[in-house]
Amino acid sequence: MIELLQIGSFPPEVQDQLDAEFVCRSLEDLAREPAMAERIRGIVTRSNQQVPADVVERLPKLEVIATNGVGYDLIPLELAARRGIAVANTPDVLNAAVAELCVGSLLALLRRLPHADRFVREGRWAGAAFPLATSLAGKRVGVVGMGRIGTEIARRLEPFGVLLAYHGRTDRGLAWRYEPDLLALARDSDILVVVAPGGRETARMIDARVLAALGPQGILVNVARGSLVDESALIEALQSGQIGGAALDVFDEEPRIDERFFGFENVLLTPHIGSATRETRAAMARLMMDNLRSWFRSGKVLTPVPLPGV
Ligand code: 8YV
Repeated sequence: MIELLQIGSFPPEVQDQLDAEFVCRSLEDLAREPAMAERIRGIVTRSNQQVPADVVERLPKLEVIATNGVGYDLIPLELAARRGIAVANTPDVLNAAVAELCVGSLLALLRRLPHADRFVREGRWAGAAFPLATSLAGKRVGVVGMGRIGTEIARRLEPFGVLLAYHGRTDRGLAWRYEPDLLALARDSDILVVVAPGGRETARMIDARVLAALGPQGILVNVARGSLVDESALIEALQSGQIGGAALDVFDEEPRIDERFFGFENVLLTPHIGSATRETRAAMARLMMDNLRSWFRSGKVLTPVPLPGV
């Protein structure tokens, strides 16, 4: 059976599929028996796992890297391109789930749903009315990264009666207003949704200036990667009231995030669950397996990641 290097753990039902068709070796196995490097033809991983370049360099027979996720910011793409190694992700099958979490988190933050739930459970309703919260209708929403997931988010937000605009590398000729200047988008938005891919190009693009432009009533939503936001600038902006609140599903250091976030009443924290539904994860696993099967059968993956210079 074909030997794969597995980086990261998978749920049992996915691991069973992998083990039924491949021999999965861990980094520890590789360290214990370096000679196996000669036999490894593929890497299977998850989008929140680093694929170390030095490991790829030690695998002379490596042909393909298949990740369970749409993100590929932790995969050494330049090296893969140089070595002619195919890289495959799982796009599209998770768009709806991530968009649902984005809209759900935004509504939970604006209507303070976790607080309202606690208010009722703690029996405080008998003694007082829950304070008024904030409507989504009529708000100006700026989407940073109008790709597949950004588009699904915008489509789901539109029926809420919001005004949509977006920023990204290119004007995609969509019905929503394109804003080439990120600062201008932040200035003209009540809610800024971050949904661009991680990586060098987008690192810390949401910095102190962008947060200041968003302003004291402004809300930041991040369902992309922690790396897109300057986290210390964000914490400062929350501490000083320079922005109005945030709904965060991704962070710099996951899962041990900066504990200063725990003290903010105007912040909704979720543990990187954008794609975490049974249906979506099953679809992601299916596509990951199909990418591996297709590669070893035909030398082509179904959903290739565009490699630099290729
Ligand atoms: C992860 C994600 O894959 O797809 C992505 O890029 O971030 C998530 O769907 C998941 O959290 C880890 O496997």
